[in-house]
Amino acid sequence: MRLKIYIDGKFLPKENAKISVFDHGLLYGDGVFEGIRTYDGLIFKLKEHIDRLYQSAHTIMLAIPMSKNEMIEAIKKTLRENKLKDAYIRLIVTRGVGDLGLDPRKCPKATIIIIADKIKLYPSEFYKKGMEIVTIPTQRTIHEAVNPQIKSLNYLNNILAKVEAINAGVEEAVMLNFEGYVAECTGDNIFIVKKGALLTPPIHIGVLRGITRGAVIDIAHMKEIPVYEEILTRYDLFNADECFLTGTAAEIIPVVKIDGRTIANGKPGKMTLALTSEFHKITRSDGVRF
Ligand code: PXG
Repeated sequence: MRLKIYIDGKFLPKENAKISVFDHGLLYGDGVFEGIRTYDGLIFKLKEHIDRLYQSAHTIMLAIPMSKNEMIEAIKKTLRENKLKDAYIRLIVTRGVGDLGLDPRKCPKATIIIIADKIKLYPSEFYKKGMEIVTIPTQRTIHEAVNPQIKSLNYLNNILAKVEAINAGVEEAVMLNFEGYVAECTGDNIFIVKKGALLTPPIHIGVLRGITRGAVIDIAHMKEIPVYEEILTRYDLFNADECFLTGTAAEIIPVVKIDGRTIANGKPGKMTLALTSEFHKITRSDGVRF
């Protein structure tokens, strides 16, 4: 079936879904986005994603010309138009069409794009056997630059990190912050397990407050697993009992090797697998119907 893309209230076939070369989303990466998943007809954590989108937009002083409820309706309509039940939704709001200059005041109206497509996942091998990752030289941006909470269209820093991972022969990279503490991966948060507790870097170290990260922390609380948001170094990663990444696209993915060091016995850990099976249950029972 041909995909229909939502652009500013209209549905366009994929081939005709185009925006202006004067859109500041293209010219400057001036805009914000969200990646959302649906599972068997349920949109997972929709409110959280919408709230984060509007907070990203508010921070860069981009007025979204649509209420949150109207945005939710537009997303549901896009899913129905495309007859998708298990989908990946990419929600994009750009500064809109302006001129060849940075000045956002030259862009009178934001562009709203909603793409709902099938999801492209990591190879299933990674989920079964775990993946290998590396730390790389590109640092996570500091709060005073592009704050890591802003899911902006300017992902070049993360793309550099991804390129460095690919150059090292792996699929994902861990970025450290400016002090050398573990931050997060290019599109995923990172967790380790140590002595029965779950550890993940605190938000203030400079990581996106991932929605999957939050869901995993909620599951751990439910299962009475202690969770600590703690500063971690590469040493902590190397000597973890388990390690995994979380993100909307990846869900929960086990990590078994970091910078050449095998994590524990080199197999996905028990707690990782237990959290994953609970996560799968929640994604298929908790959500907004469309
Ligand atoms: N860190 C960063 C830097 C991210 O971009 C996450 C962590 C995980 O957050 P969530 O809220 O998804 O648990 C992200 C999320 C994509 C894509 O298509 C990227 C993300 C999410 C979905 C799709 O590249 N980034």
